[in-house]
Amino acid sequence: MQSSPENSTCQKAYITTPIYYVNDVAHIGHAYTTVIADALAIYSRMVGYDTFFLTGTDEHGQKIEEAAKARGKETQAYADEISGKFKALWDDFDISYDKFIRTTDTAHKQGVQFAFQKMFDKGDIYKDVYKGHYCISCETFFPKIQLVDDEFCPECGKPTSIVEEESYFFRLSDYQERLLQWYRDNPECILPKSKRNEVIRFVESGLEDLSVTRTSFDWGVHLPAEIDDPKHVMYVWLDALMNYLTALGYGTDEVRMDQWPARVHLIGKDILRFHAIYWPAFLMSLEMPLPKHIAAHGWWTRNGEKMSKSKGNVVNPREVADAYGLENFRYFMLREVPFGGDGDFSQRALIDRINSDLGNDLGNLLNRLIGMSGKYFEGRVESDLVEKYYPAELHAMHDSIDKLEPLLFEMQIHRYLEELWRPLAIANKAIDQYQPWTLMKEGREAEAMALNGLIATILANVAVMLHPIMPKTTDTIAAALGFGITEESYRHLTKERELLAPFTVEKIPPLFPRIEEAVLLEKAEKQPETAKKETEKETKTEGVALIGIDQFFQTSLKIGTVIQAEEVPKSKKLLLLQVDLGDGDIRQVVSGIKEWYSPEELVDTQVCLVANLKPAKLMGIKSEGMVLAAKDDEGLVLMRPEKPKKTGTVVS
Ligand code: ME8
Repeated sequence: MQSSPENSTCQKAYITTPIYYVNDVAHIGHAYTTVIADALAIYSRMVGYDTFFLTGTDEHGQKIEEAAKARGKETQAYADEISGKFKALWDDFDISYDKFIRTTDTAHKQGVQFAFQKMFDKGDIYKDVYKGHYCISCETFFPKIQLVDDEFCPECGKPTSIVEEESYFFRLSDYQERLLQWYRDNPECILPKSKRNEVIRFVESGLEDLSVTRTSFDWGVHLPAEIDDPKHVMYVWLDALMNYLTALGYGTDEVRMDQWPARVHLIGKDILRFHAIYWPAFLMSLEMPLPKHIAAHGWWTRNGEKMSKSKGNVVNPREVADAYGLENFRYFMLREVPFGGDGDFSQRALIDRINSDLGNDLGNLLNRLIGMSGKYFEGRVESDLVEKYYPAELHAMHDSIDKLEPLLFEMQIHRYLEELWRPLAIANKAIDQYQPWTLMKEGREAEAMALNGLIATILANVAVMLHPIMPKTTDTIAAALGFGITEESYRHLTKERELLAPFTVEKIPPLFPRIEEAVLLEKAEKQPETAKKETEKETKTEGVALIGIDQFFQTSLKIGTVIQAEEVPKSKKLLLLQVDLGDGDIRQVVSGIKEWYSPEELVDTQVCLVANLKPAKLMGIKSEGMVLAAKDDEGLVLMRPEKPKKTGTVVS
């Protein structure tokens, strides 16, 4: 493949994710950042940028030390284990990182010490005494004024402790004006732009010098030998932020320093302050150029609720990818949420995206092409007359494709995908409007063939531009259309607006089979028999299975209001209930409570419903839930809230 001089540009694209703490395993938030970064990296490579994609793990600090201790493990062994899990996940997800850095790597530690020494020699780091409120969980000191009830961390709500210790300080206050100048001169340095204003306001309110060493624990990078102060270890954020430089060989072999400055640091909104204030100040002190963009995304919730381990509702990316397909999941995450905003994960929303956007709009278009060309032209597709018969559609498609590129690095990824779906709408509409079956009936074969060519060319352009988000799926589409996705085909199709060369379309099975209902719970139930027996042995006490809180929270329990009740004909035991769960969700429930309750006394009362049971049929009637009840020798009573609760309230 040849690259033209203008496109092989020496444009650099150094793309980073945060390095993830090894105190926990990966969740959807980690997957989200990593997938965005991966999409940017794949795109950058496809368009010919010299690309370097970095991810890794953040392994120092008191939090990690304590997490290891809580599990009875040696800290390094524990860090190895969790870091390994992150790496394995990204490998299984085919994340195309160029380097996976660990802050416990020797080269990283050397690079951090080199930087510390440089800032110290310059007079930007000095020794003093620090007294303040420290939050271990956030690894941050907070001024008293910021604490909640004088005690609790304003970020995570956990209690802080008063720490008084000798510390080295970084002269952050000296950089206030230069930082403000940088934000003003570079309107896109922080994305989305609204976040930049927040940072400006914060910095304008005044910056204090930053404590950058600790003596209260040992699990961290020690100060450079020259400074000779062995009881100090570096503040984890100084250590962690430096990874973006040390990964390129800063302070050691400098092997990829040509990649600096970063094109984009992708992060979550909670760590913006560290990246948008401390990091550029450190870089200024080190006399290094500043990154082009710091892009902060929002947070994911699950079914409208904050995710937390105690609620057991943390979305496990591996489970979702296994259940719904990795690339469908990638598409969903990037399409569902405007970058910077918070997003909600629900299986319903994911299923809708798969069935509608992917199945109906994209997959079905390919099926239509396979069908049309198969029926009328033995699978042949020729595009030479597209311009003659369908110029408006062709140009409209290219106009949409032309709008895409800037959206990506401006982090408007959901808009990128929205815009990319326009050509699909154009193609689907063209088939409905020009009706190949009518054209053929009227003997207008050339027009029917050109319509095939139009559809194939649109699909080819969409496949290329969707490639960064769904690499394998789009490779399959491209192969069916007789080409491969490369820098060259990207250029020919999208830049030079070439049409596809004649080809015979390959018949492939539907790419996005329709999904009818949530599949995650079913998956969890399906365990191999032997594993199941083992688990049962371990988890039973006095005949009752012990389950983890995570398993318990897989059951969705809700307060419902019975709006209708009637007897099931010919049944002695069953009643048929209509239970309102709020927001228009009305469930038909067949329940074996007729011996104890009459339909009349149930209407307008509340019940507790298991809301995520697979629908089942009882006496031929579909039942979409189960009411909770307790039964002993004296009979059965329904479990209801002590006082009326809002319909749909979650029971936990
Ligand atoms: O902060 N939705 O690591 P981390 C979306 N080691 N994103 C989420 C999220 C959610 N519910 N929960 C967390 C660290 N995140 C540091 C980074 S970089 C030099 C050091 C995001 O493992 C969070 O915003 O706690 C952050 O970007 C990332 O997960 C890593 O969090």
